[in-house]
Amino acid sequence: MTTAIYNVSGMTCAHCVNSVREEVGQISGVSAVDVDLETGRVTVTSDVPLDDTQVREAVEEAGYELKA
Ligand SMILES: [Cu+2]
Repeated sequence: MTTAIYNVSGMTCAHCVNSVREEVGQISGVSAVDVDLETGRVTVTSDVPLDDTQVREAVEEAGYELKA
């Protein structure tokens, strides 16, 4: 099990948090997604090593952006 932290910009409310959580949660292997709205910090727990590209695409699918 691995945990990775990403920074997402553009989230402004609980709805945004849910969108990101939902999209990132659909990545195969991901078992938990914790989103902190105030800092934009997204903590992803996965059974397999995370593919950053997949996370980036999921975040963009939700309508937000991954900060480098
Ligand atoms: Cu929102």
